[in-house]
Amino acid sequence: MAWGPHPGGMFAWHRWKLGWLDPDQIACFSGRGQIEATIAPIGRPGGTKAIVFRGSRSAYVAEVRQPIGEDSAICKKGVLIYAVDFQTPAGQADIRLIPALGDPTDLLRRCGPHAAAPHDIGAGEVSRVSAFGFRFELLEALADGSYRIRVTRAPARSAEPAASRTIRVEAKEMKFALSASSAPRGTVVFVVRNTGKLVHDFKIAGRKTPLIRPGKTARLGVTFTRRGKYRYVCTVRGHAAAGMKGTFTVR
Ligand SMILES: [Cu+2]
Repeated sequence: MAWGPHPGGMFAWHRWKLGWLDPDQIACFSGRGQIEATIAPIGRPGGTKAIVFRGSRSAYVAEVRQPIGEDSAICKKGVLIYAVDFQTPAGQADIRLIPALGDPTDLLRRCGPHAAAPHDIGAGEVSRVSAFGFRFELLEALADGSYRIRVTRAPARSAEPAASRTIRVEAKEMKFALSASSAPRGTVVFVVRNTGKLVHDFKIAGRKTPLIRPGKTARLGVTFTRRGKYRYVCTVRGHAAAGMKGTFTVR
């Protein structure tokens, strides 16, 4: 993927490699398990700047962007989640960002490719993003612009890079249409687009999207470790009973 100009500063990974960040500003882990850290905005001096998992071919990073310092012109704050590919030929982009927004055309046009990427939460919210065989959890957005983040490596079976499958979901009154009704075990990213006139959401396996306004899209990453049939519903009152429900099979 090519990156055009964008208003934000360099990635934490590159700053670290250039020696602009001290080793103790990176919360590093490898092997299995998980790490939890409070990550400060990269645009402000001091503090821990990124969680980094180092694999043999790739690294996986979470860092925080706020509209301060070099990032003062960014269009959207939040947590960037990305992979760094060590084998990318020189001159090509080695960063793969996990976008937070499903349909960012307008933001992209105004603000460049960073704009769609930051994952964010409001007060009291928690967000979970499954990517690259990891679970990235945004546990808390702090008043000073930092985020408390937990990163968990999935069990060895889904070692890097985890295969993920995208299922497109169309939500409208009063039914869902899925691009596929089954998937193998592993991570499934449901890209849910509301083509109706009312607000809808999509819930499966205990996880759900936020409420999606008409014309908007939300992504929901779910890691299925067991085969079986999983019921999905719209949780807006009355919608499931009116037909917004179905069964998704993990094989
Ligand atoms: Cu609905």
